[in-house]
Amino acid sequence: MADTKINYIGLEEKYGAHNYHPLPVVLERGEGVFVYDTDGKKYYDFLSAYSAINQGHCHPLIIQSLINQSQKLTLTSRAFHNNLLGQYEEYITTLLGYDKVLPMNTGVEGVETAIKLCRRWSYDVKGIKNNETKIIVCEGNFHGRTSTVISFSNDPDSRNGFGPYMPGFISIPYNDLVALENALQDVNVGGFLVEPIQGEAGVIVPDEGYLSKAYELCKRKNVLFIADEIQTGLSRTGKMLACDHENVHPDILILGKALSGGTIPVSAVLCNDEIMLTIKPGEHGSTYGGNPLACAVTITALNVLMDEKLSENSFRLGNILRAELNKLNKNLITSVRGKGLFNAIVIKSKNGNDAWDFCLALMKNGLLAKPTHGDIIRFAPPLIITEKQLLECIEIIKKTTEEF
Ligand code: IF1
Repeated sequence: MADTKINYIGLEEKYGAHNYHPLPVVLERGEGVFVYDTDGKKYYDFLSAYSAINQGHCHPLIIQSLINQSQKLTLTSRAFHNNLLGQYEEYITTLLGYDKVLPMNTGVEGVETAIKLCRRWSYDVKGIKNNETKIIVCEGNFHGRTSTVISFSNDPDSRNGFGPYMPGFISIPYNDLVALENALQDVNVGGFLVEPIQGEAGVIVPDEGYLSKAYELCKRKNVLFIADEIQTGLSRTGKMLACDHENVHPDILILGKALSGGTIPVSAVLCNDEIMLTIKPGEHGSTYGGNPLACAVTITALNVLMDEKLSENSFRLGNILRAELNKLNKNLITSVRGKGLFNAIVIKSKNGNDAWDFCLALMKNGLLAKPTHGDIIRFAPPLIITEKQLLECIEIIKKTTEEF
């Protein structure tokens, strides 16, 4: 049995690019909050595919939608209309309060789309001279992997050796309103792109009021507030959007990941007509964007969030999770932070590898989580998790800290 596992990993090692460093576990089945490895061992999933699995693994209604629609029509391209696109567009724009949506596939394509919309709006509506507009971004950001998006990353792993870089971005410290106010003095700024909680940086929650004040500062300067809610959106932080905690309605909203409940890549960019209609036919698009399979699955995935009250569950259980984690050994877990079921702990670092070793220990005890930056571990289970299951997970974490 162990041999087969090594073989799966060996095949990836031999035939796949070496651009990841996964935990040594090979999964073959998932159901709700659980995943199962090739030996049949069951684990709690505390990563949820970076929040793409908010609705849980293989949610029966989402899978049913996927099956039904895939037997009917999957892709038409946008050269022709399909009978689900308009219905999906009406549904998501009504739900989130925007005039229009532009459908894409991966998260980073959503970010690229938002950048292009912001630039075009800057020239056509705001009146900035062509090729002069800039977008303010935050240090520690993660918005994806394209050559443009890594151009404004300050993570050396994401960025180094992939130049030349795309100009037109100004980087300021996150959670710093003075820095934002200063950067906004530049009359060529068209937008401010921000994660409401920084994910990859280690679940960095900004001060209360940061988002609403940042939005206010942008409004004063006629600058678009662009929220990357690819990871924080769709109930993850205990509200439909993380911006909802501060009643901020972004000018451009980017969603991805859980839009399809972990089945196929679906992303979306939402904004009002003044911005969206600056892009004309033939000026932007994607072969798979807005395909009928994605439309069917996404409507169901969004319905599940609401029907199962996943925002409420995330909010309530997140409070319990942090309260319980705060009771654990403070010499080992030096910090607990997050909102809803989007959380991270900081492990006291002795050799720089402690978070990795702690995740291996959690894995042995039946819980899968991912380390980042050597000393941070994200805890983000599927939002369908019950209180009883969560308490069981807390027991696993507690036991692991005692053994560690
Ligand atoms: C990987 C991190 C998480 C994102 C935000 C856009 C994207 C992401 C806020 C791009 C993607 C992923 C990608 C994944 C790891 C993961 C990640 F650790 F790298 F930062 F979630 F925290 N905006 N995040 O978080 O979306 O194009 O990937 O669909 O393996 O790179 P994508």
